[in-house]
Order: sequence, then C-alpha cells, then structure tokens
Amino acid sequence: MNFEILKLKTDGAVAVVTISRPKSLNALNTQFFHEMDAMIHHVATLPEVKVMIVTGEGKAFVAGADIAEMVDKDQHQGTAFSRLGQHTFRSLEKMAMPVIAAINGFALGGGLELAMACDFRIAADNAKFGQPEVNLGLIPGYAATQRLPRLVGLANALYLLMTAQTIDAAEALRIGLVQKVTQPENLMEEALKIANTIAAKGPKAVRLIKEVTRQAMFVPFDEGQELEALRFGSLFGEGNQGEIGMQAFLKKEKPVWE
Ligand code: CO8
Repeated sequence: MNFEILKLKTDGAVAVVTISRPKSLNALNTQFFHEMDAMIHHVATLPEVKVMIVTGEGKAFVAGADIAEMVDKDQHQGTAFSRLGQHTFRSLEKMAMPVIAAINGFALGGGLELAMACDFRIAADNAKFGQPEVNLGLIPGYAATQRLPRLVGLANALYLLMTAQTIDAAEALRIGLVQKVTQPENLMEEALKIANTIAAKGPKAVRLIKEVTRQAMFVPFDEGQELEALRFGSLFGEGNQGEIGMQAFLKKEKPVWE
C-alpha cells in the first residue's frame, strides 16, 4: 500500500509512525484508518522491530476525527465510521509489541482515543488533551467511553467527557492519562530512549507482559492470574528466554536473547 498520511521510520529495534496531515491538524479520515490498518500489519512483520512509537507532525498529535468528513454522514454511516475507527484502534491495542504514543501537541477527541489505544503515553509539556465531542453534539466513537474510565477512573472520565474541558500535560500526568512529560524538543529523544530500554529486555517476556496485563482489565482475577501462571511457565526450560536471563544473571553476564 502507498502511504500518504503515515510516515514510517525504523531506527534499530524501534519503528516510528508519524501521522502527517498537518494542514488539518492530522484529523482522522477514512484514508487514515485504511493506512493505519496496513501499517499495523506491516510493522508487525518487520523482524528487527520490537517497539512502535506513534506521533504526529506539526502542532497537533491529532485534533480529532475529521469533522469535514463526518458532517454529511447519516445515522448508518456514522455508526460505520465509528466501527471503522474502533476496529483500527483495537488492532493497534492488540499488537503483540509495545506501542508508545509520543504526544507532540493537541490530542483531542479521536486523537486522544488513538493515544489511549497505545500502551502508554509520553507528552510534550505544551500538549493539550480533551474529549470535546459534546461541543459538537456528539459522543466519542472510537471507544473513549470504554478506555478513558479504565485509565483514569470513572469520575475523571465522566468529568472530561461531560465538560469537554481541555487539560494540559501536567493535569494529564496527575490523573494518570500520560506517564511522562518532557520539553517539546526532547519528546522524541525521550520516547526513543524508553522504547530502546524496553527493546533491550527479554522480548518474549515484554510481549507476554502486554498480553497478560491487558487481560487484567477484562477478565476475572482468578482467570487472569491463571493465564499469568501459564505464560510464566512458558518462559522456562532449556534455551528459553527465562533460562537465558536467569543464567546470565547468575554468571554476572549480559543476557543475549535468541
Ligand atoms: N477535523 C477537521 N479539520 C480540523 C479538525 C478536525 N477535527 N481540527 C482542526 N481542523 C482544521 C481546521 O478546520 C483548520 O482548517 P483550515 O485551515 O482549512 O481552516 C486547520 O485544521 C487548523 O485548525 P485551526 O485553525 O482551528 O487551529 P487552531 O490552532 O486555531 O485551533 C484546535 C486548534 C483548538 C485543535 C481547533 O482546531 C479545534 O478545536 N479543532 C477541533 C477539535 C475537535 O472538536 N475534535 C474532536 C472532533 S470529534 C471526534 O474526534 C469524535 C471521534 C469519534 C468519531 C466517531 C465517528 C462517527
């Protein structure tokens, strides 16, 4: 597929996907979702890539779904547009590798929903966050109603969704919506540093962390901890990554992952 909105740059074990439609503040249209679906599949096939970063070009991460495209939709098309975005963001969330959002500016509406489908978020200190859908007489359509309460708690989510208040990076950090705030000029350097830190860990363990920890949001405790026991066990045995890591520790060596 020819990518027009998305740019891909790989840097060792890290893939950086940049949303580049700056004239519309990277607003999400149908083409974006088709490109993002293709990009998710493509990056997953790159053998050297262990972590993906998603960021935006210009002054916005993403300023929401494309209002110009949405305005003429009827009820049926509105539902279809919602499902299209939900499906793409769920695919992003389900990627086996960790995905980090590097939020360089506005993350509004569908933009914040995209960021929330990533595993965690790093933001420039001038970034702005919000779910302004009610200003337009809308509700979120890319699962903010489901992900926001899971990330920041029900009352914080309802407050942001009902008031449409835009919050700054310090407030986003305070409520746990982002995990780290940097100066704008250091954002990508910091994101790459974190991505490379993760990429140096046991790769199988990192992927299993994502799989098992994400289950904590959806399955009963006993079911989740049983999955943990099974995945824990799957790292043991001769030549397996747990064995490699533990042997290296005991020999005071650096592990060399297979
Ligand atoms: N969609 C389309 N175009 C946009 C969007 C958007 N979401 N945001 C900005 N743009 C365009 C502007 O229209 C403008 O275009 P032009 O230069 O042709 O006039 C250009 O980007 C630059 O924007 P501004 O001039 O407004 O820039 P400012 O710096 O003055 O303001 C803001 C920046 C505050 C971000 C402002 O642009 C804004 O409020 N944007 C809209 C934010 C918003 O409401 N986002 C939520 C959209 S709804 C949504 O995301 C729901 C998701 C679920 C959808 C489910 C599908 C059914």
